[in-house]
This record gives sequence, structure tokens and C-alpha cells, in this order.
Amino acid sequence: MTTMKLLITGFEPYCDYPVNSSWVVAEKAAAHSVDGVTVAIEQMPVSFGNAGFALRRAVEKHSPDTIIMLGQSGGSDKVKLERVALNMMDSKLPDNDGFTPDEEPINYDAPVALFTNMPIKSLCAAVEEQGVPVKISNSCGLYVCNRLYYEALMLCKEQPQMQAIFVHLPFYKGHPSTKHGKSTMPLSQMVRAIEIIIEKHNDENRKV
Ligand code: PCA
Repeated sequence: MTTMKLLITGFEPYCDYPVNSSWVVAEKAAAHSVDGVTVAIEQMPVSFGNAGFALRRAVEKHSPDTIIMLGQSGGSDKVKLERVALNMMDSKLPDNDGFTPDEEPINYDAPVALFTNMPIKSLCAAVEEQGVPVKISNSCGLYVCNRLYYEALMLCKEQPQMQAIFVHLPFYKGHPSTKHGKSTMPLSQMVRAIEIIIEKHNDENRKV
């Protein structure tokens, strides 16, 4: 029986959010053991300049066959499975290096958009079946999450045996940035969503 090597990433805090939902969920999901899956976890910088390098280093270190990237999407009321990464950086909100790109391509010689190579519809259905609010999203934004996702999908083109998907997460219930009526989701529900994705993906991979 082959073991699936999974890399989970989450982000460091950014902007004025003292914690990042994605890292809290990443740590908890990585602690859940699934038969036949080994899990590595790495924190990514909220930096247009460094996120791509950080991911490449993590991939060299762990040689994953699957990458599940997590990011915080404050204000969202659902877990969002991201279908596409765009070759574009644009933001009024500075990253953690103070950089605010103005419609800059990520890579001048690369495709305008890249799609996940994981079965996003069946993963979404599996999460929905378990009663977790979830949807497929066709825009990962143009901030650092999209930057990281684009890098991951470029890596999948270079190493086609590797698969990757990005998942945006709401604030968890009790997150310090949610005092003013922002949408939240119980932490346990978001962790469960990631566990379901891991289990479903592992089951599908074993069938082939
Ligand atoms: N969310 C941001 C970057 C880091 C994070 O957790 C985004 O959606 O781009």
C-alpha cells in the first residue's frame, strides 16, 4: 500500500488580524491521523515576494504528492474550495513587507490562469454531505493567497504527479477580529472540512 504524502500550509497573521484562521485550522487538521497519509505542515509568509519561494522550499523538503493550502477569508460564511489562480497581483492592502502591487503579473511568461488539478466538485460534495457550509469559488482574489496558489499550480505543471488545491476559510468563532458582527464558523467545523477533503482524496487515490 502506498502512502500519500500530504503538505498542508497555512499563513502567518497579517494586516491587523492578530491570528490567522488558516494556521489554527492547519495545525488541528494536521494532527488528525488518516490511515495511509503522512502529513507535513508549513507556515507561509504573507509576502508577495517570498510566498512562492517558501512553498518551493517546503516542496523540496517534503516531496509531497498533494498540497492543501489554507488561507483566511474574513467575512466569508462558508468554506471556499478555490478552482483557479490568476497570473496577477493587485492590492490596496499592503502585505507584511509593505508591498502593494498594482496589476502586476506574477510571471510574464506563464498562463493567465491555472486550474486546480484536484477533483474539486467531488471534494465539495463530500464536505457538503457532512453538513459543513461549503462552496466552490472561482476567484481566489489577487492578494497573497492567489500568489501562493499560482505558484503551487505552476509546480504541479512541472511535476504532474503532484496535486494541489487552495481552501479559503472564514474567521473561526471567537476569533479576536470578529467583534462587529462578522461571519464566523465553529473551528471544529472547518477542521472537519479539511479532514473530509484529506479522507476523500486519499480514498480516491487508492482506487487508481
Ligand atoms: N488570506 C489572505 C492572505 C493570507 C490569508 O490568510 C488572502 O486571502 O490572500
